Amino acid sequence: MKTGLRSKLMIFLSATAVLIGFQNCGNDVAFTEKISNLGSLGVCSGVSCDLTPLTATPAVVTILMALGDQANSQLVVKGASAQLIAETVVRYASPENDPKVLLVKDRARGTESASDSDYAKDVLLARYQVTQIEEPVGGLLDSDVSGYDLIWFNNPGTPMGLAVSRDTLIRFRGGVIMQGDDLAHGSTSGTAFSMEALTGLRFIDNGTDVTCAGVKYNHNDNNGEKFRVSLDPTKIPGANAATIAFEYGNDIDTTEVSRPGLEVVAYAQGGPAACTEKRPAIVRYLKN
Ligand SMILES: [Ca+2]
Ligand SMILES: [Ca+2]
Ligand SMILES: [Ca+2]
Repeated sequence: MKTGLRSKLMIFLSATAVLIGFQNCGNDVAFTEKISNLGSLGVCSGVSCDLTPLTATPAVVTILMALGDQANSQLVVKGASAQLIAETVVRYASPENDPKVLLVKDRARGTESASDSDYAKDVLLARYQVTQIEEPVGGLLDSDVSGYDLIWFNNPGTPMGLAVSRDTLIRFRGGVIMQGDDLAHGSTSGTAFSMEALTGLRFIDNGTDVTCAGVKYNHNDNNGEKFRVSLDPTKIPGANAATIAFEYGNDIDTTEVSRPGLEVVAYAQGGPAACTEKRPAIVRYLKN
């Protein structure tokens, strides 16, 4: 089977599995096998049975990973973890019940984890009303985002392309979710720009290398080491043994918290298990 076809089949199976799960909350045993794409979990124990908002005011969440990262046509991030993350960050970013979501595909997104955008829309956000658009040529304008409660900006594997879009997201009054493993920095092909005012993170580097006890370990394109990502169960409701930890085989920007009030809800550790250096993987802050 061709890789592209296999990827589509895999995503379809994941979507089917998720839908089966959603339709059967409270009756998980019989469906455990069918949701194998989501890892070994009870149907309602790995995803949010409850989608009520977790915030009274809009927030900005940055996920420094492609949740649909793939190696050998398999998801790298456990499906159940990705699902829990996606639904939790929506609940954290928008105070609206059933928010109207605009998923924007960064025009500069390149080819890394190319199916990530559709995976986010069709699988991870399947329980929400989502409109997906390609970023306009000149960047997002206020008129593009008006009428929505939440903007999910997706660029799986390259830096944000246009500062115009960044500025619109800073001005936007609703919730914002930034998702992609280079979104702590802006454009390496054009004029570089800072993402700090939007993400609350100070960018250090692209995050392929982790140095531990004087040895450098490479993490990139699922050809090297894998990051070990841990969700903070005190900040992500429903995080359990099936979802709390997973691997990520691509680069995760090296950053540090710069904005007061920025919360780290997941960390990533690279290199061998003994390495203790950790970097933010998912962060959030409430808008003023
Ligand atoms: Ca990348
Ligand atoms: Ca990469
Ligand atoms: Ca990166």
